[in-house]
Amino acid sequence: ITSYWAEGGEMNYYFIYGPDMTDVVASYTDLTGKPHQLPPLWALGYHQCKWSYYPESNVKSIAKQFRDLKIPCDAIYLDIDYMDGFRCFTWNKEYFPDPKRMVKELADDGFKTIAIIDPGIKIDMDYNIFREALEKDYFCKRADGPYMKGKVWPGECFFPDFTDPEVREWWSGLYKELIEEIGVKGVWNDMNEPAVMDVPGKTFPDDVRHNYEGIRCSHRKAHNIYGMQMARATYQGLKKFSYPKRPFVITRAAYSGTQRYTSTWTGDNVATWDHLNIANIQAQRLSMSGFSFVGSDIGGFAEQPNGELYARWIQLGMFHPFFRTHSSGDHGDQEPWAFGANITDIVRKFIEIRYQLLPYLYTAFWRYAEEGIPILKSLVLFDQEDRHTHYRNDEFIFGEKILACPIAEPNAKGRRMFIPNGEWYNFWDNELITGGEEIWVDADLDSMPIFVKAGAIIPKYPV
Ligand code: NBV
Repeated sequence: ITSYWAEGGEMNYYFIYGPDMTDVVASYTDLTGKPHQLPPLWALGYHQCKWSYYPESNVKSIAKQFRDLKIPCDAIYLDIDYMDGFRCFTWNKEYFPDPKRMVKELADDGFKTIAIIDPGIKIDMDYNIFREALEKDYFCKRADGPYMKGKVWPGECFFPDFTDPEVREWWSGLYKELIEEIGVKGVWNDMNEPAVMDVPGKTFPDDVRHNYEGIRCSHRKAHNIYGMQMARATYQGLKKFSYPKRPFVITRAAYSGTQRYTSTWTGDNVATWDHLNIANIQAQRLSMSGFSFVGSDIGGFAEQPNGELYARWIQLGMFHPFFRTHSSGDHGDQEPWAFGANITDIVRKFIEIRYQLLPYLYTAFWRYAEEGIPILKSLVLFDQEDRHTHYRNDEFIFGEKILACPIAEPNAKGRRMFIPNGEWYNFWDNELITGGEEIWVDADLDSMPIFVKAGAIIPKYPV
C-alpha cells in the first residue's frame, strides 16, 4: 500500500500522460514553471566557496591562486562571516573595510562575488532592518500572538513572513546597496527551510501563522513554501538592482516551482564516496523533477576528502549545471591546488573541459528554460523503451548528446557501465562503440567515462 497525506492544506493530484517520460517532466514544468530567465553565462562556470573566506586578504589570495595557476573560475563566495554579527545586509568592517573596492578589484580580475543571506533577523533594536520589520509587522507570529522567536547564527531572531507579497517586496528592496552599490553579483539563500537551532524538529512549530498570499494559514501548510518564497523575494531584488544583467540566486530550501527563480544545491554532504554517489543520484532526480540548475558541494561539505575523491567529484560536478566546490572549512583546504600538483592538473583539465562545453550547456539550458527538458537525463529518460535503462542510476546524459558516468570508488582504473542503444564515440580516443550492453571502460584518475552520440555536433568554446 502506498498512501499520501498532507500535514496541512489540500492534496491535489495531477495525472500527466506522456507517455514519453521526458514529456511528463516537460508537462510538469508547464504546471510548476520553468526558469524565468537564462542564468548569466558566468553562472555556468566554475564557482569556489568555503565557510568562510575571510578577511579580504584571504579572499584575494584565493582569487590570485586561481589566476596564477590558470584554473578558470568565475565566482567566489562570502559565507556568513562577512556580516557584522551575522546581521543580514551588514558587513564586518574589520574583515572587509571597503567591500565595494574589494568587489570591484575581484571583478577586474574576472570574479563575480556571491554573498550569503539567511532569513533570521537578529533581535536588536539598534539594527535598522530589525526595527523596520518590527514596525511594519513583517515577522512571523505564533498562533497565540507572540513573535516566532528562534535561535540561528546571530542568536535569537525573528523571521520575515516571506509568504506575504508585501514582505517579499520589502525584502527585495533590501538588496539595493549590496547589488547596486557594492556590486555583488549573486545571492545565496541558506537556512530557509526554515532552520532553527536547539529545538525539536529544527524548524518552526506547526502553529506559526503565515500570510500565504492573503489566505492565512498555519506553518503546517506553509513550511515547504517558505524557503521558495524567500528565494523568490531575493530573485525579485536581484532582478531590480542588477538590471540589465540577469540575476543569479542559489537557495538551499525549495519547493515545486522554485526552479523559476533560482539554482539549488544538495546541502551539507560528507566527503565520502557514498556521498559522491548520492550527489549523482540527487542531481538526476532533481532534474527529473523539473529542477535542473543543481549541483552538490564538490569534495563534500563535512570532513576532508583526499585528492582522489576530490578529483573524481570534480569530474562528476563538471556535468552538473551548478558547478561549485564548497566545504565547511574546518577540516583543511578544499581548493583545486590543496591536494598536490598531480590533482591540480587533473582538476584544471576537467574545469577546462567544462568551459569548452559552455555553449553546449547553455543550449541545453535554453531548452530547459523554454521547454522544460531536463539538462541531466537519467538513462530511462533517454531510452525508456529499453528496459535495461529502467534501473540504471550511475550513467546519465548531459544535455542531449553526451553520456557520462562518474567513477565513484577509490583506486579505480575504470568501471563497468551500461552504454544505451546507438553508436557512441569515446570522448578521449574516438573509439566507436555500439551500445545496448554493459562494457568495461578504462578511466585512470585523469580520465572518466565520457561518450558522444554518433552524429552529434558539439560546439566548443576557447577556455
Ligand atoms: O553558512 C554556513 C553553512 C553553509 O556553508 C552551508 O553551505 C549550508 O548548507 N550553513 C549551511 C549553515 C551551517 C550548517 C552547519
